[in-house]
Amino acid sequence: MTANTKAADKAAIEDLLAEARRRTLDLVEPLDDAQLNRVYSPILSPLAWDLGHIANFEELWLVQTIADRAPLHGELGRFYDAIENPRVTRGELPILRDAELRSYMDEVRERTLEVLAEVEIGPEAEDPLLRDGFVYEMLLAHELQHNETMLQLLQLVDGYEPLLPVGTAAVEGTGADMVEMVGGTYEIGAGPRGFAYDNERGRHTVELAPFEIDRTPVTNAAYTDFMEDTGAAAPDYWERDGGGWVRTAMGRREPLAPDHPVVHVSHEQAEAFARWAGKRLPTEFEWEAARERLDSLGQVWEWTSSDFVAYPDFSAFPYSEYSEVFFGEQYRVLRGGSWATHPRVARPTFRNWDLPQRSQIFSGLRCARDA
Ligand code: AVJ
Ligand code: FE
Repeated sequence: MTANTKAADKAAIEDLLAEARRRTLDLVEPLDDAQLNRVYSPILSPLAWDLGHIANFEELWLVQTIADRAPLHGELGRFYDAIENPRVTRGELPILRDAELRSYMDEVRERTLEVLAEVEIGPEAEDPLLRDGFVYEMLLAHELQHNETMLQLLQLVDGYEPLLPVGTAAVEGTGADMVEMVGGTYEIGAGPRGFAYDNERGRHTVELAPFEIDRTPVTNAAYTDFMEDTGAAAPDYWERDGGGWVRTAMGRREPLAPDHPVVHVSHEQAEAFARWAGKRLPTEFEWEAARERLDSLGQVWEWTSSDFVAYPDFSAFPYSEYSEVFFGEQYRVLRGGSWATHPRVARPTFRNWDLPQRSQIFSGLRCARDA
């Protein structure tokens, strides 16, 4: 099954759900229950919360909503509501833990498959949740996105021995340092067909002035130059080691790879870097317009200068707590995807967002300038 297989028929859906679950369980396989329950950071959930939330989201949409069945644990879902329970509170909640948590995940999946056998999911399905398997695509995306959040937390776990490949690769670039983009009209956002989140719709045109954008993401070497020149703070997981730097994620001490993209920088750091380089961050529209001409995509999320706001004709679907409640000036958009992002999530139109001071995500940048 490839990453881009559409969840269009039931056997494919079952396989894709199983594949995502395997990825989730592989991530936590090296850990014991104490590590799953431990609060490592006020801005990241304990892993047990992510696991329960993944299963509870599945129960809510694939069992309760589409089949009108009662939840397995009554009001438990309250504690897995991401809006009601800020990350800093999640370690204290009466969530499921240990063996109970694992059986909940399994029992929900059993019910999901029972319901799947009963529902109509083709293009003719009346319920927009079921039409073309939308709600199943949403479930897959949700679990895979939480895998990335879990990998953010796993950076803090000393001695973690991943079963899956982790980390960035060297930046590869071809040709000139910057790509020249002509001014004009560009199509932005997801079209009406295929899975996308509500915030990627509707597809619309934007006018862009001519601009240039870096062909490759900013590297550790370039970021080190910037730090030495300006005294700017180091990205997360960098530690001084004699004259140089080491990376300390997962409790390791590895020499910093100069030709890898810089990762774990905040929007504030990214903006300061761009200014120092005599450039600026691209807007998210510039990023999307230039995407097919950019090298080394998929290593780091790339900060843009854009606020996370609604596109014209936005309408919340299927729930306003995915996107709508976050719209506004407080969040910045990131584009692309990181080494921790499953390819199913990293659509060209996918919009990620976070607060400008945050750097726990796998965030880097590339710069742009007016042509
Ligand atoms: C798109 C990464 C900002 O983690 O808040 C997961 C993804 N939404 N469950 C987030 C998400 C609901 C979301 N981000
Ligand atoms: Fe979630």
